Amino acid sequence: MAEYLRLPHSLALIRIRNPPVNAISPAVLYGIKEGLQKAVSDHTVKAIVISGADGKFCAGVDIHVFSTPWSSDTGLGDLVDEMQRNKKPVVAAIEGMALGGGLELALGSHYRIAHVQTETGFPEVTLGILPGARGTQLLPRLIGIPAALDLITSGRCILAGEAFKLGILDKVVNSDPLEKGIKFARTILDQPLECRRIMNKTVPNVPNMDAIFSEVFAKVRKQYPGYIAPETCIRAVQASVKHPYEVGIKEEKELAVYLVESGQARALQYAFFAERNANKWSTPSGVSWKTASVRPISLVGVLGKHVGEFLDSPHLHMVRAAIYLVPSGVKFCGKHIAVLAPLILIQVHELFILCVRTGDGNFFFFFFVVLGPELRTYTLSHSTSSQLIEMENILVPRGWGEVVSTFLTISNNGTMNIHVQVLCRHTVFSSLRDSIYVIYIRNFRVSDLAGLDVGWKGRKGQGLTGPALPPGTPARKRGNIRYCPIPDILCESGRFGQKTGKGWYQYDKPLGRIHKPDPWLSKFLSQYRETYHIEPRVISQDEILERCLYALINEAFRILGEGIAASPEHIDVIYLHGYGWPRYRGGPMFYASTVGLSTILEKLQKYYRQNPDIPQLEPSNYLKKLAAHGNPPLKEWQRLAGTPSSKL
Ligand code: 3H9
Repeated sequence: MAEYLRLPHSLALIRIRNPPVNAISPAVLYGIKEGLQKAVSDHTVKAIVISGADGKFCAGVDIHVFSTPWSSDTGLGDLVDEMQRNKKPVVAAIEGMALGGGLELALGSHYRIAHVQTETGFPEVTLGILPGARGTQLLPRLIGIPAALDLITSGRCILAGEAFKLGILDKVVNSDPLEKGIKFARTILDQPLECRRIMNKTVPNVPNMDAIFSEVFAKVRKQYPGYIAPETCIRAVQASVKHPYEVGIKEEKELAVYLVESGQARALQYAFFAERNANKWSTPSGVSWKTASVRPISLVGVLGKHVGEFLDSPHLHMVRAAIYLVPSGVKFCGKHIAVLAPLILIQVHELFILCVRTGDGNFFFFFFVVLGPELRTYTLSHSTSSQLIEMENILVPRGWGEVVSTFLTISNNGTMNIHVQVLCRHTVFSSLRDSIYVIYIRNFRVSDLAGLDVGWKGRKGQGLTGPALPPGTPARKRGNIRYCPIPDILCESGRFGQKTGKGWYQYDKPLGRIHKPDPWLSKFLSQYRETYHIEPRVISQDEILERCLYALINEAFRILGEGIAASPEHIDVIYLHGYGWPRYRGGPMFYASTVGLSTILEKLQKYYRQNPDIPQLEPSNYLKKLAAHGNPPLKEWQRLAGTPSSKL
């Protein structure tokens, strides 16, 4: 796990070896410690070089350990201090990456030499934790508070050049850093080390230190609403200013334990592995990224209501670039074109649909969304072939379209009444702004953007409304099922959404983008209640969340049970990337596992008893099967409930 090698010229080498990314497991930590002790006790060794095998220094602590008892004290911090205090110089020869605990190991070394392509950083915040092995105490001492706060709270990784400029690295090289590190180590054998121990430095003073912290607190609250890790990271960095090193590291540890044990850390780490799991997707017939092939494109068409205007817009160059990619022997599974997901974001500016026909006659529909200066591509649905398409870094099968459309239907259908009420109760909406519920509210904006008449036309086609509706059909029933006619009534009043300047919201002008709540809708709803003798009642936030979310979760279980989605992780990744589900809640399936399957089942049973005409509230068989096992861990679901015959 960490090899110890005696080198010529009074040197020793400790090489971390833990494929694929040399993450620090208990065995790796033990190996490094042992190597260090050997080097210290060998009086012929005058300097130590530490590196990683296979061109990767270290990607940090093995994330798996945060769900084990080792998580509360990995011992890495003590090792980092031991390295700093070591009487023999330690040189870190860095290649590939030095992330998280990997960077902490490097900071524990007295010198850092890295290859120019190396990435460094503290991505812990993205996993809901903090650099708790001295990172929050050492980095500010080395590069100052503003730069350290930026790196630690954003989790962004930087290339060696930038790290050198910031003062994290001592040298950046173009050739083998190990060779250079060894060469360098020979030149510093007898150099004094006191000034190389970061722990002995004081944090560089800057005027307005308090103002800097206040500003960063305000910034992260705005940028990452609901997340606890960014603020906690700031508190840990603050400790480096307030206290001497020995006290600061204690505070860092307390804050680290608080985060490691939080539900948010579990959710964010789950999301990390779920995304990688989704990448490995393959169908039972053996189709996977490895077997997917390029298809010739025979036709490209652009559909959309405002394509003309769109093509005149400043985004034209991006559109051309996107369209150009299609016919020119495009790699259909390439990242440039085939990104899937009906994005539901608030800041959508423009939208159009691109239709592509492949040589074998299949059609694919792509949804282009312009967000400020960015163009993103999503598919709304695609053909019935089992061709795979890539979504950002997730592979999704044909069934994905069904997953999406089912979820959209669910959120627009069975729980429509409750959504509309929430939409009108802006106080409730704002108090729920940071919660999962926000994804429902986004549906209203997206419906306005896409055009309410699109769904209206569809419902007319299905005979749910319009002239084909048999006379005498009750307004709020279709057969035995509750029907919400509000979207139809909106369309009958000419409210088609953004294009007409009115829909669920009112806009500054037809085709305008500035939306605000429309008092008309509140007035209309009170008339609607009067017409249909609906007794107004206060619906608690719990009921709103439970009815909406549990109906969605129920549907996700149905999809799993029917073999439409490959795994719970796939559903969660779709929600994280496609619907803006808060990452710190992991996704609907992960959320269900934290609430408890039997709780969800009981609540659904209760709401279904109260609303037997809303089929989305009827618990799915798959959920029932799993709930019968208590609350099994998500990883166990498919084994316990049996793998359904795949429809992928
Ligand atoms: C930490 O260090 C805490 C400390 O401050 C101390 C606290 C007390 N652990 O992404 P890829 C696996 S927290 C375990 O597909 P890439 C990954 O699951 C840690 N496994 O490749 C995958 O496995 P599989 C801070 C890890 O080339 C394989 O490696 N560090 C870890 O696109 C390949 O990964 C981070 O947050 C890990 N730390 O990207 C870094 N890292 O093949 C997280 C990766 O079975 N890692 N794996 O699916 C990354 O950002 C990217 O994985 C990396 C490589 C850039 C390294």
